[in-house]
Amino acid sequence: MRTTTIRRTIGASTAALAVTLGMLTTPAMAAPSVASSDTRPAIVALTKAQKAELQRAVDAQIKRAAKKGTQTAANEVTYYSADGKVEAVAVLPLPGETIAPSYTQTANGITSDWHGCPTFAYCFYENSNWEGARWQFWAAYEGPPGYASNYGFQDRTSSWVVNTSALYIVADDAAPGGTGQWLWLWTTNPQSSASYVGNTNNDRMDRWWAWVA
Ligand SMILES: [Ca+2]
Repeated sequence: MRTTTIRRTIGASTAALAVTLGMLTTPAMAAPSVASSDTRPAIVALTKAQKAELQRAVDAQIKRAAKKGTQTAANEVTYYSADGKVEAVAVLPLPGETIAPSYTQTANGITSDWHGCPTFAYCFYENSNWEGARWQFWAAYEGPPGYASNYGFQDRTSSWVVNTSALYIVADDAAPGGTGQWLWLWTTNPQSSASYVGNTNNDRMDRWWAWVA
């Protein structure tokens, strides 16, 4: 019976400790999650399992990106520049959907978009035909390029949209083998799009420049 006594003693101590810790660490009221505050009908209509699936996709996007992302909607992760401006937004498709919804935030009152890519933005898409996750950018990268790994989409781009008349984009791939060499993939005109980057270029883009036309 000695063993039982010890177990009982340990059990009692653990329970007491848990209560103490609970009193110390449990906040009076938990803040609602970003996802549960997203009241768009398409989000509210998701099943519990679909909501969990979507949150896993958001968490994976945040984990993949080298830069710190902030979940700003049930299916969006925003990346802010040092001065607090929106630098990029990853918009994920909802479970059961192939195309990611429109961006929740509209800039300057403009609501129109092109394949979900907001006016004045340019976008890279996970899949061909502008399907799958969409990574939205607004800024020029004329000196240092943008790196897809910072935003969690290295070697994923399959289609794109440049929904601005102001920017040209050049896409590059890091040569395999860590040689430090870069391979040109494609150059886009302003206000243009591609439903597929082609078999040779698919899932290869690592960095890009965007310069003012
Ligand atoms: Ca892809």
